[in-house]
Amino acid sequence: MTTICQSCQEIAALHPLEPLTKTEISKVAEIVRADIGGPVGHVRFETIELLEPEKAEVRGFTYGDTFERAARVNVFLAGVRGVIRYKVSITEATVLWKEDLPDSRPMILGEEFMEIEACIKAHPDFIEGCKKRDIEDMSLVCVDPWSAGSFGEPEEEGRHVSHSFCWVRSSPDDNLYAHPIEGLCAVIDITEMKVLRVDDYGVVPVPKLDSNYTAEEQPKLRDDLKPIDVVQPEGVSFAMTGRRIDWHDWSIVIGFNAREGLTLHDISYGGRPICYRASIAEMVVPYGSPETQHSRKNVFDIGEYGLGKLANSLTLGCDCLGAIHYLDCWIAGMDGEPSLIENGICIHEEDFGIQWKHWDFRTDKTEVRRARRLVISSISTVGNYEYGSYWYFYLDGEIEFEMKATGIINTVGCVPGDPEKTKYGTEVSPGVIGQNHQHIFVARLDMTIDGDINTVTECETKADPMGPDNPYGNAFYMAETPIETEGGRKRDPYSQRYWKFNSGENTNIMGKPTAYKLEPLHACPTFHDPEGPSGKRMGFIFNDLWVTPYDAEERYPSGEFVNYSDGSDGIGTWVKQQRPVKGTDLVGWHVFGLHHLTRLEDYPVQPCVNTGFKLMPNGFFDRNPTLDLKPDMNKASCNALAAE
Ligand SMILES: [Cu+2]
Repeated sequence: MTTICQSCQEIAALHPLEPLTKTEISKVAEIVRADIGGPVGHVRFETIELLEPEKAEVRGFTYGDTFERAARVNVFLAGVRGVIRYKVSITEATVLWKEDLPDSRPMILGEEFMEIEACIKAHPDFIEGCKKRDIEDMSLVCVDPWSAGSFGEPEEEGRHVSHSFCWVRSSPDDNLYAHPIEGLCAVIDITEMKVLRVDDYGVVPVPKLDSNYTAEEQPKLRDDLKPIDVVQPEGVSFAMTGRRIDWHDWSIVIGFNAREGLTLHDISYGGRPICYRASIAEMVVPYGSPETQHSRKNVFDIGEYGLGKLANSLTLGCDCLGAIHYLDCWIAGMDGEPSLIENGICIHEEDFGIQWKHWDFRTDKTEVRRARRLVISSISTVGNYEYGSYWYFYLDGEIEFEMKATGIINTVGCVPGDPEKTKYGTEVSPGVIGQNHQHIFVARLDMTIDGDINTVTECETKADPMGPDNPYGNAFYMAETPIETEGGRKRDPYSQRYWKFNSGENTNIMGKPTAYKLEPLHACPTFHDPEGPSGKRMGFIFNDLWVTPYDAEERYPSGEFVNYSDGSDGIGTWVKQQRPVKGTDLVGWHVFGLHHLTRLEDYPVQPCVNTGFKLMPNGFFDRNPTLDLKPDMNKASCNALAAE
């Protein structure tokens, strides 16, 4: 099987919600550069992305129509703090709107990572700190830039700051994270690319034991696993029209941007709308150690770095197995030039066990159907960690999102066995700690169950008191309450609480609103204080579901600009307006995540751990929608060990 590099033959967008093309990104950069002027390299691009058209325009669109294209752009100027936001018409080659935000800070860009590292490694105080730890060869030292949060340090006020953590390799290909250089933290002003100070909290011996995960470094590789091939002899069951995929009864437009990565649009089943736009709009990783510089660790990997910017080019037969269709992704580099992530999005089908089965024991007749799912995925590497985003669509109308977290845990050094240090983490190897932390994600779900007008209801199971109406104490029932006003709700596992997105326009065979339900199975209680400097900036994590009325400018739950934010922008502020959400075009924000108390098995590279959520049809269909599946018998299946 061969893959086709679609970038070689760039095609104009066929649907108004498709991401910007290579040519469009170049054009946008040109318009903004011309507007600002100045020497080459003066304008630096944080992001260039599609300015999504109004919903009405998308609804009125049919394939073959021409449409306006426009972009949102965030730029900053070399040596100048602040961000300038733009909206640009690509069709008209004009600036539609711009806003100067001197107090906002851009994301930390990939192009800046190595510059920050080089700047810190050249600083005499940092070199001195390394010497104190018996590190002489600075070429083996690695420095990861971490967003600094907002901690009111006078020296950092008003700047664009990164702090840092460092490690040292024992040889050029060694796993650096096995050797944390503990207690040494440089704080850098990114705008000036100048080290502000080097904090040295005291020498902890650098752990010497190598812990490598590459195949070459393993003493022996096992050979007892026979190949598994996924074969679709008649080809795949999906078809692409530009970036729209049609599979089974599903139709989905696949988007992508530098910040959120994968986005899905106009999701429908059998022509019935379910979700206008779905994405993972933010994520934050709060750490739990109060010690030294570790107390600042609270990174927003989407808002401060961008999962799209850090997306991988995926490899056939390794990242993706079977009959794979890839989509290329274009994003803007810091210089505004289009940058290609070849094979950034993977699409394939998977067998998923049985869909349903019944044996009528009286007639001895059995009916069984196979399930399968469509998988749309991408993987991003944020420093030491990998995040795999997997959207699944099932034959019976279910939608599932799964985040797979893998890669290398953030490691910290300690004197082996130090009880003070190991209180806030697990010593995963002598002198190496994986600190307690969480990975909290927010799915922005612009639901459109059979139309834009929806209502969210909270569904709880309650028990009747034992008494004349419940003589045996067995009675329980579901109570459903509409959410009238925007705000946040928490899960309650003891009442089996879940939420339902109900249509305002359509009813099912029983006369009830057609609906999808969201169960908060991976909601993740947090342990940060909401009044702490990190807690204030991630206010969204203190509820498991937020409901707001649709507003195209309310995109990210911690605000547009998260780096160095103080928490005043975002969902906690929006909901103070107390806008009504019952029977309106609304957005659900589901907060879920991983509570990560690191294990020895997470080291030196972590097997995938998973979190996510499901959206299940709940009265959306009048009955099981998969009765029309054929009772096929898979002809490639065989009896294992038949010859023995
Ligand atoms: Cu983790």
